[in-house]
Amino acid sequence: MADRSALITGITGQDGSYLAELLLKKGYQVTGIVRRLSSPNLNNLAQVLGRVKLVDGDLMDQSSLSQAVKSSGPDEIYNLGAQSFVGTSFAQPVLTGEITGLGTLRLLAAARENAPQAKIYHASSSEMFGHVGAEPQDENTPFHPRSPYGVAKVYAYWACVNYREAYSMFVSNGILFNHESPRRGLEFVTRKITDGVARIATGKADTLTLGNLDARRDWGYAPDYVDLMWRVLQAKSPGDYVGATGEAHSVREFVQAAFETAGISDWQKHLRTDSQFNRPSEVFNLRGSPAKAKRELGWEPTTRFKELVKIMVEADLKRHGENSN
Ligand code: NDP
Ligand code: GDR
Repeated sequence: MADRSALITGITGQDGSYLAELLLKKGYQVTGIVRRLSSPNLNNLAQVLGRVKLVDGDLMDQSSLSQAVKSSGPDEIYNLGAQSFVGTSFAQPVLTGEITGLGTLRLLAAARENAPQAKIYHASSSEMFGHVGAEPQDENTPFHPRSPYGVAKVYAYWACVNYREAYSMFVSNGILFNHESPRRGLEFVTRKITDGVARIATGKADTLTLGNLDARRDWGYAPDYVDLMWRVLQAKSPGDYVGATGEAHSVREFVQAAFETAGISDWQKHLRTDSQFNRPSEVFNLRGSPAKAKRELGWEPTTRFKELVKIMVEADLKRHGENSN
């Protein structure tokens, strides 16, 4: 019998699946909320299916969240569910606000009613910093979001702080910078690059087409960041923590490193740009300071830029080497 139980929204995503694996290893009983789709999307959960309990629910639907909290009786709740793609948030701003912003408030309300003692982790984002004047960004840097996604995350962040202050609930924000892995969705730039490079290396494509190559991000490795999420809820008191590597690289540098890892030196001839991938308002440069997480939680990222690129390119090369499409 597990001595602790956790409820995860967004369990089918990149982070949710790594977090489920980590919590199972630690002996938790894990429940995940899964929304109804016309065809199931459980690929990321291959290693844990049968060991996690999946319940129906949607961040758009209050009663399903209440039911999921009530039936799982969680000690810890991890709110990772979101419309998480910044590009789509410009095309579907209201939906993004509903899921990513109000969805968080719905979950907080469900927890307050059904499990007020549960500790809650919320997935806040470096996109809240957006148009920054100071570098590196830390827990005291002001927010200036630059997309409907960033705006929704700022709303959710403050909803979490408000539940902490108003109802003395244990609610913490992890303000995480970009973190990537072979499980990253194919539309995000790192995975688009490593998948594209692997296609070129295996003769399935000739070009890779991107938007702004000069954007800079602080890219880390997702398994490191789910360890931080867990640590945030083991702290004595609730609080807000930045998770980052402290190092930033441009999209162009990521492209070059990915091609070189695949052994392609004349990479510039395969690269194209197209303004359709530019955003109406861009976040040009993000670099975080993980000093507070290191000091208070003993957290440090283990995987740096070059190693991350290598892990992702090798996984995509293997996949494309084995599959014909
Ligand atoms: P993913 O996009 O991989 O996963 C998002 C998850 O949310 C999926 O499980 C998805 O389910 C679920 N979801 C979407 N809409 C709903 C809904 N209406 N109701 C319930 N669940 C829903 O994101 P990541 O794993 O990369 O990120 C996890 C969280 O962390 C997100 O909140 C993201 O915004 C945030 N974040 C991510 C960072 C990163 O670099 N990865 C950095 C900072 C913050 P389905 O499979 O059905 O689509
Ligand atoms: P981001 O990630 O917006 O930082 O949000 P994404 O990988 O989509 O973009 C990073 C940067 O790359 C530039 N870029 C492109 N991006 C995409 N997707 N496709 C392209 O072709 C392309 N070309 C250049 C973008 O303009 C941008 O500057 C991610 C998500 O996981 C959020 O949920 C999370 O909160 C933040 O990271 C931290």
